[in-house]
Amino acid sequence: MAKQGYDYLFKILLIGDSGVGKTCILCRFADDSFNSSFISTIGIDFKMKTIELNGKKIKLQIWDTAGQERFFTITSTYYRGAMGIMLVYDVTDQKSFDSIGKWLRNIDENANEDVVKMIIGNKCDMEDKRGVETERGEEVAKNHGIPFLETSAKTNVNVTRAFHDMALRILEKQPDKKPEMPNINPSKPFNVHTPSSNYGISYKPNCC
Ligand SMILES: Nc1nc2c(ncn2[C@@H]2O[C@H](COP(=O)(O)OP(=O)(O)OP(=O)(O)O)[C@@H](O)[C@H]2O)c(=O)[nH]1
Ligand SMILES: [Mg+2]
Repeated sequence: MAKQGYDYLFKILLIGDSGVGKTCILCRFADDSFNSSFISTIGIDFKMKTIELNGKKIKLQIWDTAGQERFFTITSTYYRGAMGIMLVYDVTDQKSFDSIGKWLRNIDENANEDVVKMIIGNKCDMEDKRGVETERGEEVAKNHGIPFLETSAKTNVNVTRAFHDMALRILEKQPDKKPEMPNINPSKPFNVHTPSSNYGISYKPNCC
């Protein structure tokens, strides 16, 4: 093992409209906690978590950006250093889903060309308030060739899977490492839309 206690350091960025649950997703993943009160992020924040994948210790440095427009000048400067970007929308909030195009343009304009992207439909525990069907999320993601997942930070659905899948995709891009994709949790099934590529993979949430 490397001296610093991990084999890789991966930088991941969370983006998306204000209120979609980026901070809660990160808190669920890093601290296994959930806060039901909304404290909007000011600028940018980060948390670290080390995971083990394919026998490798991977330290994830996860940057949580403010979704509010007024912080975009600050948050946009973090895109360039990101190896992976999770674009989050809220399945109960059509407007946040409609913003996907805008966020993808932000990625194109500010991030590295080979950044690993993922689209996340959060709050899938709120089935009664759902405004965006799973199929619509899947379709948008498929059209852009980006993996898609529905999550719930509240009930802890697919949160770990999202970060592990992201880390595995980044790991796959490392020069001397070619892990088999995907093998996060073989007991859980997944659907592959495009047989020729790993992209277009869609994990169905367990609860929704
Ligand atoms: N029911 C439910 N509520 C959630 C979930 N995730 C977040 N929330 C709630 O949604 C609100 C906003 O969550 P945040 O994580 O602060 O949203 P954010 O995307 O970080 O917002 P900004 O920091 O302003 O960009 C809070 O009241 C959370 O409790 C979820 O999975 N399910
Ligand atoms: Mg936040």
